[in-house]
Formats: sequence, C-alpha cells, structure tokens
Amino acid sequence: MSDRSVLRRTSTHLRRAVPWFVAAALLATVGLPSVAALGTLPVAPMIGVAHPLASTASFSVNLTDQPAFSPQYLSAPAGSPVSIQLTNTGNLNHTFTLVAQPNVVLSPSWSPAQVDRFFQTNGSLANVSLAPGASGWANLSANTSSGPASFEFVSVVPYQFQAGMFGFLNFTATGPGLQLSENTTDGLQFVPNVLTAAPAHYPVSIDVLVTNEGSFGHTFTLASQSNVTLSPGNFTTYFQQHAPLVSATVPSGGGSTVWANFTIKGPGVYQYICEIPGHFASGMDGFLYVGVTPPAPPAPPSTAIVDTWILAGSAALLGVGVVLTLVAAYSGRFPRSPGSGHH
Ligand SMILES: [Cu+2]
Repeated sequence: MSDRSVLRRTSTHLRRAVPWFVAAALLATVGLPSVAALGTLPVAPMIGVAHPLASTASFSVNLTDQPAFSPQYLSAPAGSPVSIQLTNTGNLNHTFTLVAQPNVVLSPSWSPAQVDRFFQTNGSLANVSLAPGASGWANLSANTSSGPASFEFVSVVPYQFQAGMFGFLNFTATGPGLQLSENTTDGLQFVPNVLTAAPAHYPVSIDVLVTNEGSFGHTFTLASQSNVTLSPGNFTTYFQQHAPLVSATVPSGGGSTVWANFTIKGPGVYQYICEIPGHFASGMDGFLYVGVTPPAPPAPPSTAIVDTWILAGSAALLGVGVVLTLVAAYSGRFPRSPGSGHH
C-alpha cells in the first residue's frame, strides 16, 4: 500500500468519524446545565432581617344606650395590629363602624342617609353590628406608614352618631419596635455580621437577642453615630467620646443569651463590635443597616468540587468518542453512524 493510499484511507475514515465526534460533544454538553444549576444552589441567609415585635394592641369597648362608646378614645403604637373586643351593654342595636381613611372626621350635622352614603363610597376598616347584650371582635391593621394617624369610629344606627356615639382610634408616632437575632462564636465572629431593619417610624426601638454559640464571653457594643467605621486601634477612644448606644455583655458558656435593647433616632449604618481585647482585631464586628439597603450578600460558597466531577464526567464521555474514532480510523471498521438509521 502506498503512502498516498494510506493517507486517503485515513482522511476518509476521519470524515466518517465526524458524526461520532459530534455525538460525543453533545454527550459532554449534557453536564453543562447541571453545572449552571449548581451555581444557583440556595444558601443560608447571611443577613439578619428585623421583624416587628409581636405586640397587638388590645382594647375592650362597651357600646351603650347613652348612646356612646366607652372608652371613646383608643391609643395604639403606629403599625401595630389592633384587636378590639366589643360588648353591647344596652337594650338597643349598635354598630362599631371604623372609617377606612386616616384623619377624616365625620360631621354630626350629616343625616343618617349621608353617613350611610359616606361608608358606601369610602368603605370601612371594620363594621360590626351588635344586638343588645351581644359581643364581637374588630381585628384590624391600619396603614399608618405616613405617620401618626387618627381613625374615627361611629355607630351607623340612625341618629346614634349624631347623638354622640363616636370615638377615635389614635396611632402614636413611635412604632411597636423591631426585633433581631444575633450570635457570637468562638471563631470570634458575629453571625450574621449584617443586620437590617426597615422601620416605618423614627425613633424606633430595636431589641437584639444575642446568643452565645461558643464558650467565650463577648460584648455587643453598638456605635451611637451612623456611618462611622471604627478600627481596633481607635474604638476605645471613640467610645470614651461617644458613648455606645448599647453595650451588652454576652455571658460565657454555650447557649447563654442577652438582650441588647436600644433606640435608633434615624436611618443610617451603625457598626457593632465586640469590646473584649483582641476580638475586634480578629474580625468580630458587624453592621446594622437601619432604613438603608445593605450591599449585595456575599457570593455563595464555591461548588467547585461538584463541578469538577461533572466536568470530568463530560470529558470522559468526549474521550470515549475520540478513542472510538481513532481506533476505528486505524482499524478501518466503523459502527454505523449514530442517527443515520438503517441502510
Ligand atoms: Cu468577643
């Protein structure tokens, strides 16, 4: 056999090998979507988000034949859910009908038809009808995001409102407060080291429950000024000049807890550190974002080990195709091309 004919035969075989290369490459790409999916594996949140303290404002109101509400004025922290127990202590029907819009006061000169028309047009936050001796509940949440607000309630039984049966549910400026959780570790870290709170009102009281996950004692010490970044070298002097908002001692021993309670006057980023010598220098600090969006969370942990195996598998599939092709090219025998069907 001449060199030329060997060359021609080899090139023919390589052409016939092309479908096998393509098939092997397709098999190899099967692994790629899995790699992409692994990149989006959910990771545990590294940011602590404040939630409202579970404090429902509860009231008990009597509806009387005077006719009147007793008490007439209710006061709740802005943003808190409200639960009102209503009791009709009289011999007439009464209603507890709450205006849906804040700071709207109905006129006692309106006729019963005008009062009805008002509620038909504007709706109500609560509308409870009570027969003599009956009890009921009005449970509601009012939108007080625009600040202190007052919601009027009336009885819409004709001429009761006009005779003085009305009252006000007042929401005060200070919200019900927010609650956060924080942990300390023997690795000298706060976990998480980013806390966020989005209060509806200022000042806002924030309570942080700090739990010792390790055994060393720590402190949760919060700077009183926002947007100040402390360093291990300057924090002692800084705190002498600007007393911390709170410095709570986390007792040593696993599972011990302490509440760090404080009031924040306005939005900003507030740094907290551990004052135990050496701990801040080892990275024991964090930032509390109040009414400020924190930077994007850290990238998820690498899935490189898993990815490597999937890529290696894909490479192996490609390798099998290549080896088959080379063996076939030199032996001159080919299996039927994949996808070519029967001849
Ligand atoms: Cu510490």
